[in-house]
Amino acid sequence: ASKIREALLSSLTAHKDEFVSGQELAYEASCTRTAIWKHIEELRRDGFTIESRRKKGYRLVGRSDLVTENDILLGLETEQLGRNIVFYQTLDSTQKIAHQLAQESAPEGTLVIAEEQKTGRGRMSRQWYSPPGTGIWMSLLLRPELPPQKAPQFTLITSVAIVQAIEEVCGLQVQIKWPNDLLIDGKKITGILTELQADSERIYSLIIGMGMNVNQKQADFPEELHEIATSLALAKGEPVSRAKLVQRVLFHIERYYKMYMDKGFEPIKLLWESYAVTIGKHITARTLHDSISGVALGITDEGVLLLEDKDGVVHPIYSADIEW
Ligand code: BT5
Repeated sequence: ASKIREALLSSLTAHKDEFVSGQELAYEASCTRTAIWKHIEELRRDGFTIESRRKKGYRLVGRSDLVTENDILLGLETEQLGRNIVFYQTLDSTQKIAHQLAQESAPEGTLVIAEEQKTGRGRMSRQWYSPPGTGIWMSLLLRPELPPQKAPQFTLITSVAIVQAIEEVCGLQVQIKWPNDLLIDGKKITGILTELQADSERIYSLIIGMGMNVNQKQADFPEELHEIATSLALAKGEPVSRAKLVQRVLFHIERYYKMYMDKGFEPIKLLWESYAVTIGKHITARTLHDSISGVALGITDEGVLLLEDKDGVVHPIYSADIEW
């Protein structure tokens, strides 16, 4: 069946912008016209725009920007990350499925990605708004042989990788706001959620959730996000290919993951600090029970933020929301 699909796609592409009759398509794909009709329907469901006219046949107009397994695999330059892709049209949360797959011994590099999340989540069970067709909602499974204290570093590795992917694909400059936000012009473009399955000694699975706003228009955001969120398309002024972006994000995560395992955290820390907006600024860190103000000195090798208050006392901040 996939032979027919391939033949059909190559005929339609060869006759780009022209109509081709069903009969000719059937001849070129060596199948019946009924089979052609069935495959056309299937291609349409997969996002191809195919016009049909009586007596003239079919014409391939274009293809929408999708993030199915095939879209991501074609052009993916990684060795391991994203080589096993689990795609959903819609689901509750890619994190939840990735956690399940991790327990079912899915291989390192498994990627769960969805067009839409019904209950995407952020930190501390906040909601992550994930409408269909406009963003990248995905979770990546890694299995680093490391103690659990190292897990927060992976949020920083991922941040640096995404900053570079966005710069490369869109030519846009992104800033990092500790611990897990990426901003353009002060508005949130991406949120990262790193979770783990571990005991006190070692990590079994690390699940890196990434939510990237890509092709939303201003009106696509709910009221409460208007001031705080933006999309790559809004910043760039034109649509961005989500599949391409996924490919480059995976490529750079793989690169930095290797660098980290070989050389440790230092090189990544330096890069991270060069992209971070909060370092050197006077900020307020709100934790669950507390609020501390001071100057952000930098991060430790563990990815912990160091904040110096007005009395010169340096506070390690493990998790918080930052304001300045
Ligand atoms: C985060 O949490 O920023 C982590 C978001 C991770 C989402 C990904 S999507 C794939 C995977 N599957 C999941 O279920 N989750 C991960 P946090 O720092 O707690 O920020 C959450 C806050 O960001 C919310 O309270 C809103 O204010 C805001 N927000 C919600 N949706 C947003 C969006 N689409 N764009 C920008 N900001 C948003």
